[in-house]
Amino acid sequence: MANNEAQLHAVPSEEEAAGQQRFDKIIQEDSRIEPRDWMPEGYRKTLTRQVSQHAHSEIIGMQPEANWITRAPSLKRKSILIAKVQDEAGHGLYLYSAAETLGTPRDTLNDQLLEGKAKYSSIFNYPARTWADMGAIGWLVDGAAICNQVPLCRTSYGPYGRAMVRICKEESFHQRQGWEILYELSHGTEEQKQMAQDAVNRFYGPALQMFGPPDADSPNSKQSMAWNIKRFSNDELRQRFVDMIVPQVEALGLTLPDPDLKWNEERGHYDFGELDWDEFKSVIRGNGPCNAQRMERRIEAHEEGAWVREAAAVYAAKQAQKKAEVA
Ligand code: BYC
Repeated sequence: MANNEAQLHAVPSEEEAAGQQRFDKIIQEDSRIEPRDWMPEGYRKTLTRQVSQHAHSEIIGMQPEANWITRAPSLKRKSILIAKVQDEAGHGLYLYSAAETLGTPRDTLNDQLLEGKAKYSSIFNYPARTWADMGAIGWLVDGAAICNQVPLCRTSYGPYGRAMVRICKEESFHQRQGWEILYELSHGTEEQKQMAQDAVNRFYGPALQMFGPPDADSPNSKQSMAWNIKRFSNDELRQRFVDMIVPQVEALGLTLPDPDLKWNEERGHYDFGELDWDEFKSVIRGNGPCNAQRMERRIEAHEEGAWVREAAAVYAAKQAQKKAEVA
């Protein structure tokens, strides 16, 4: 019998069987799995993939907005934007820490990103062309992020869920600042209103794609929902988001670029048009407008940061040596 076939038919050890039983019970009771608990390899792998991709997205997601820090229209706007971009770095750090508790070191996760082996959210491969894009990113991108991430506060893996609580609080502030930028512009001159509308037109479709492929094409959803990692499907969350932003866009005095968008009395939801899934696939394959630029910049930043990592490692070694001497 071939080696992997033998493994496939291997009888689980007593310890494994007990671990599986305990794991199933925790999931069934809708309670939490913690790092030292036994967990199936598939659960560990799925979470490592999702949490690390989420962390990468936060870090790459700093780029489109950082691009506008030096061009923010006032000192106040500049300081708010700096704080927001800094928050995204923080989110990346909480998430890498949560991912590490699953057993893969952060350096390995980072290498996977730098070598182009790990995904990050499709949305960050679009350019931020005008100041209004800061508004559209805050309102639509952070808005979609909150919609997707609030249920993740109740995800079954403890460290991920706890990280999400703080992240969601900060994302709410981000969404408000985006809304406020768009509100100011849409109530300004005709040119400013046009700029806001143009930003919403460009970010609407990609923001809806952040929720992932349609349920029928989502290979991971079913198992992730059975494990209580995901609480709702991609389409359920996308619908929730559309229902939320339609009244908001009306309050902004702007429109959403979808001629098929209309209230469906029977469903109690808004119907909306088909998204461009070919474009989505092309972007996640690496062919979006900014994929190459985002990766180049990330690699450059990582290389430029080498001296900081070296200095931190030397400092940590010295501290450890001092402690050992005292002991
Ligand atoms: N972009 O089976 P599916 C932020 C991939 S950060 C790229 O449905 P799953 C922010 C998916 O990975 C926003 N790839 O997967 C930061 C899978 O490929 P692999 C990031 C995508 O995991 C800074 C394949 O397609 N948020 O908010 O069940 C500034 C099939 O998909 C995308 C998170 O990461 C995409 N949009 O569901 C402002 C949230 N969608 O890995 C804001 C946490 C799907 O099998 N993650 N793919 O090769 C999740 O909730 C889930 O992972 C997803 C996808 C809903 C995204």
